[in-house]
Amino acid sequence: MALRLHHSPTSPFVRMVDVTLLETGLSDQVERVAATGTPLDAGDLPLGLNPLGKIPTLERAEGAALHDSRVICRYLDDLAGGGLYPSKPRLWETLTLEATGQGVAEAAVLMIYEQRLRPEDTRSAPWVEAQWAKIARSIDAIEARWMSHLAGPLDTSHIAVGCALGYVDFRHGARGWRSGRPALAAWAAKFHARPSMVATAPV
Ligand SMILES: N[C@@H](CCC(=O)N[C@@H](CS)C(=O)NCC(=O)O)C(=O)O
Repeated sequence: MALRLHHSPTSPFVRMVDVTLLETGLSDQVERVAATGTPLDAGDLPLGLNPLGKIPTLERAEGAALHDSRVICRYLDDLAGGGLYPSKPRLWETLTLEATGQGVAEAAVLMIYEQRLRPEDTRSAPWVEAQWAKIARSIDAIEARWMSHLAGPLDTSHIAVGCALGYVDFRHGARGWRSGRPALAAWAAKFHARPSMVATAPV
């Protein structure tokens, strides 16, 4: 197969790519290669293909392997003519909201790394709370400013926000992010029921 996706079923960034593959009809054209590891132990992360040693990384028959998830999603959409990137000026809003979803996922992953990878006596609770504050501010901003965008046609920002919230549920469910954010909670309930989201839910 010409496309090989270095993949882990629990990564929110891999999920953004998987949902894009399903939404654009390309899912069957990609071979998935299991890759697990952490910043402390690269395991089978694809260091030779992506110097950052992160997944998702997409190998192609020709040309450099692609990373990160934003580049891969845009490449796949281009390949499929998927229409997940609207024209300007809406594009700038789409990319900013996508970046917000990505940032939420990044902060949520960093909280897990701090809790799981550091020896207990060097863990910083204030640092974990500072990451949570980024998530809380971002989802407050989405609730206040971005619901009309999320009510519009599916684009890559919906996928980024949906997968980021799915990861917050998966790893930080006890934080109760829905409280005080009824519009985003209602949007997430609907978005998470899409077949592409159901098929890629982390377990
Ligand atoms: N900005 C990257 C983030 C990817 C990322 O952080 N992936 C994690 C898994 S969720 C990873 O590969 N971690 C290994 C490491 O940081 O060494 C993207 O959007 O693809």
